[in-house]
Amino acid sequence: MKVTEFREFHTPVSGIFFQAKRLLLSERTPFQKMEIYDTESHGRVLLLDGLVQTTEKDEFFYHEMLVHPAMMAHPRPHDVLVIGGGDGGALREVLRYPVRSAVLVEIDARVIEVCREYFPGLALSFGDKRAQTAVADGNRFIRETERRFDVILVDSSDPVGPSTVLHQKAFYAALKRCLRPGGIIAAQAGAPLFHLEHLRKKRVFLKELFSYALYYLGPVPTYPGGLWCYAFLSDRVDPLKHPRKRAPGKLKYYNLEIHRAAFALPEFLKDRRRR
Ligand code: AG3
Repeated sequence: MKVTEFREFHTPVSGIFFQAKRLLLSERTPFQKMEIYDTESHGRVLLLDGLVQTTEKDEFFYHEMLVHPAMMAHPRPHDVLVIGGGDGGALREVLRYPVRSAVLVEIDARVIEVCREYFPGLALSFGDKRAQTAVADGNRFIRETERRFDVILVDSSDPVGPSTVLHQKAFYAALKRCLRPGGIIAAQAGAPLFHLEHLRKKRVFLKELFSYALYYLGPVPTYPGGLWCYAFLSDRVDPLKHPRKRAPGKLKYYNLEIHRAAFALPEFLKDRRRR
């Protein structure tokens, strides 16, 4: 068996490596470089611009923790927006709830097409009647749309390449406009171990925009540092006061104990500023 090795550098001198059985796809889209490898240990692995986005083995950690804290804290999420997330994993988690509509806005049509072919376990959600897909720049979409949403999920990549704007204050200010009263945003925010300064700065502007701006954490074994940070944003909903009583069935990571625990922050990530 021919073995191909690939790696993602997390710092100039460290990172993660895989030995792949096969390179299944490698192409340059108008937005980014996309690669899919098949591995013995992690199943299929998707990389965008050399960064691991998802693996069949551990995608559930990330997708469940991006989606369920917000969905469970909202009493009745009818209309949900996913920005990015063209692999369909976040959408799949949203559709476990009795929502009316789930709109996914992905900038790169090829990510959707390719994931539908290579990651059926993630992309099965695109076939659901409640799912709508728009191939568009999320940052533009939210400025132009008249639609309003109960929950918005930001499933971006790192703050480099096409996702850069999805980490900035102007984006969150515009996103807030698209929320119904009582609405909630959850956004992936990066690696506490490597992006700590960025996380600190981001929390300052998020707190200026939202009455509740809280970070929460969960593991993602194949992401930099293994521990991942998410932001919970709302003007009305305190995530610790309002989780509903019962999570959807068949989840692999999230449950109500995890929900509570995820908002407990380690000393190095606590907000030391006074409001
Ligand atoms: N979005 C977050 C990916 C961040 C990974 N970063 C990295 N490997 N440096 C993932 C998209 C999955 N739906």
